[in-house]
Amino acid sequence: MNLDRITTKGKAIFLAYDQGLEHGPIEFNLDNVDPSYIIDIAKKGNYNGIVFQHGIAEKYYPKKKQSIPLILKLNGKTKLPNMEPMSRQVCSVKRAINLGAEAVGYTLYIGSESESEQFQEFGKIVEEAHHYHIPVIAWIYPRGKAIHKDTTTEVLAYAARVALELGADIVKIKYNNEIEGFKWVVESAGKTKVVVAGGSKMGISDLLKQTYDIMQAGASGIAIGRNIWQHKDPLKITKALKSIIFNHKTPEEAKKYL
Ligand code: FBP
Repeated sequence: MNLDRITTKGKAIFLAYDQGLEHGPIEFNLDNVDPSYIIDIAKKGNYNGIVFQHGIAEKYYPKKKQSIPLILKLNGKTKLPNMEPMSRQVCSVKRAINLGAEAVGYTLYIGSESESEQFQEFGKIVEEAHHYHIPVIAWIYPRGKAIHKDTTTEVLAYAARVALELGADIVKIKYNNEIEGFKWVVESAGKTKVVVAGGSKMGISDLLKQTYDIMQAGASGIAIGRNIWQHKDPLKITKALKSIIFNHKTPEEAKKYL
């Protein structure tokens, strides 16, 4: 699968904005509640892709205005139900393509009671997306009552391997601050590229160090949301992160962009 449209020499920084569905507007303020604000960051920061659900893509990011590749999330859930995680497909591959998507995304909750249903749904998505030469990004989050700790090296490596086995071109997983262990996680993903999720807002030094460490471990980049658009100056933090991902800068060197 050719990933040139959504990577730069095999590396990438993606801007994620599906948190309105996953977490609710509690994540937002008066600026970042507006998808146009996020699109502006993605364009000015020259991201490798912007992640939306189909409703936002249709209303705010029409095909003719897309300069940054659209990555369309095909499933999603709210945090409201008090049950094992389950996230069903809410948009078809065809609708994603009609909306201009250049990649599609899907979250798999491995270890949950819905794992096998999700695997089946995901398999059909990979088959159809690859038929149209559209890359597939799997968000893989080990979750549910069988998962006691979701960020051990063993569990993350399993998540990475699941992505490879099930046909994902890129896997998005969490990082556990164990650089040696994470090398094994990346190995386990084989030819599937690994990008790391941002998580809730953290200190700048921690974010720069985490990004540096995952790149040292062989990851291909990050797919990040809140740590960018909740930041008071998203473009400065973008430049600093890009210098680490694409130009091999250290966290100290990257700080000059802040
Ligand atoms: P963040 O960088 O804001 O954490 O976004 C990454 C992401 O994977 C989003 O795409 C998604 O909405 C969210 O995290 C899922 O978060 P949770 O871990 O709460 O399910």
